[in-house]
Amino acid sequence: MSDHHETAQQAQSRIDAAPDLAALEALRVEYLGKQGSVSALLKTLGKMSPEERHEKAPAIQALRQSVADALAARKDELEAAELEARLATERLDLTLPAPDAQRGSVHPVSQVMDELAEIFADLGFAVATGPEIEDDWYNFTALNMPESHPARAMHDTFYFPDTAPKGGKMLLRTHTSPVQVRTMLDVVKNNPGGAPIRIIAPGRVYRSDSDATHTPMFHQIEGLVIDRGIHLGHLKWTLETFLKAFFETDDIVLRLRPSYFPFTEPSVEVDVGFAIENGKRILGGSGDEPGHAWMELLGSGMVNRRVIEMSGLDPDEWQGFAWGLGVDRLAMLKYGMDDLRAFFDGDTRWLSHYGFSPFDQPTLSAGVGARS
Ligand code: 2NL
Repeated sequence: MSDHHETAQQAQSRIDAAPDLAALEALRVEYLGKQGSVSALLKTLGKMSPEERHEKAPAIQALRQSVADALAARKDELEAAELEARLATERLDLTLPAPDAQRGSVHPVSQVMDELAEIFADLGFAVATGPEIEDDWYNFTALNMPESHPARAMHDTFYFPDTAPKGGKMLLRTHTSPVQVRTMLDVVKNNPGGAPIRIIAPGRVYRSDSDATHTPMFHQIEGLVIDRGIHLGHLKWTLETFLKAFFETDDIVLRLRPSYFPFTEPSVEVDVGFAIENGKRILGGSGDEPGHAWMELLGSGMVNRRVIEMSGLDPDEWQGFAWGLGVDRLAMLKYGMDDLRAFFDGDTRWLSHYGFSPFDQPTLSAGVGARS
C-alpha cells in the first residue's frame, strides 16, 4: 500500500512538472500505456486469488485513478497555457494604420464628359445616348447627306458588310448626330405638333484615321436645341456660357467664322483666343492681341431646314442650333496632355498621373453662372 502511495506521489510530481503536451503523453504511456507500469500492476490482479484481489485491488485502482486524474489536470493546464500563448502572439492591433488600398482613377475623358453633363444640366439640357453601330440613314442621309454626297468621303467611315434596313450599309457612327436624329424623330412621334428639345449627345465615334492627333475611335459631344424663334444669338450665348464654365474663367473670347456642314445653314466655325505660356496653350484674350492667336475649337450652326423637315417638323415654325466638338481634344486643352494616343494606351502610370479621384465631388469648382 505504501509502495503505491509513493508511486502515486512520484507520478504526480513528474506529471505536474511535464513541460509540454508531448512530455505529458510520454508519461501517460509510461504509466497507463499497454506496457505501462500501472497497467502491469493491474494485470497482476488477474492472477490473484479472490481474497488477495479483494485486499489489493482498491489500492491499485486508486493508483490508476490518481495517475489518470493527474494526467487530465495537467493536460488542461498545458492546453490553457498553449491557448494563452497563441492569443498573445496572434493578437491584432487594431490601432495600426491599414495599408492604402490600390485604387483606380477616373479617366480624363470620363471626367470631362461628367463636367460637360453637369454644365449642360445647369442650362436645361438632357443627356441622350444611342447605338455605336448605326444605319447609314441615321448617320448620313437624315443629316442632308444623301448617298452621292461628297461630304461622306470626308468621314473615312468603317462599314459593315451588312445591308442596313433603310438602305446602304451598317456602319460605326462617325459622329453622335444620329443620336440627335433619333431623339428628334422620337419627340415628334410622341408630340405630333412639335416640342422644344435641349439635349447633348456624348459618346464614342469612329473614323478610319490614325496618327499623333487622330485615333480610329475618339469621343465627341454634340448639342441640339429645337424651339420656336431660335437664332444665332442663342447659339453664341450658349457656347460662350458653356466654355466659361468649363475652363473656369470669364476671359474667353470667341470668334465666329462662316463654314460649311451639310446639316447646318448657316454653319459657324468657333475659334477661341489663346496665348502660349511655358510651352502650353493658355486660353484667354482676343486672338488678335499681340502674342495671341486663334484656335479652332468646334463646329456649329443653325439646323438646316431640310433636317428639321426630315424630323416631321415645320421649319417655318421650329428652328434650332447644333454643335459638335471633340472631347479628347477638350480634355488635352484643359488638363495639358500633348499626345492623344496615350489616352487609349491603358498605361497605369499615365492614368494615375492624369486620372481623377472618384471621390472628389463636385467635379467642377463652380457651376454655370458662379462668376456672374
Ligand atoms: C464638328 C462639327 C457639328 C452638328 C455637328 C448637328 C446635328 C443635328 C442637326 C444639325 Cl441632328 N447639326 N450636329 C452641327 C454642326 C457641327 O459638328 O466639327 N464636329 C467635330
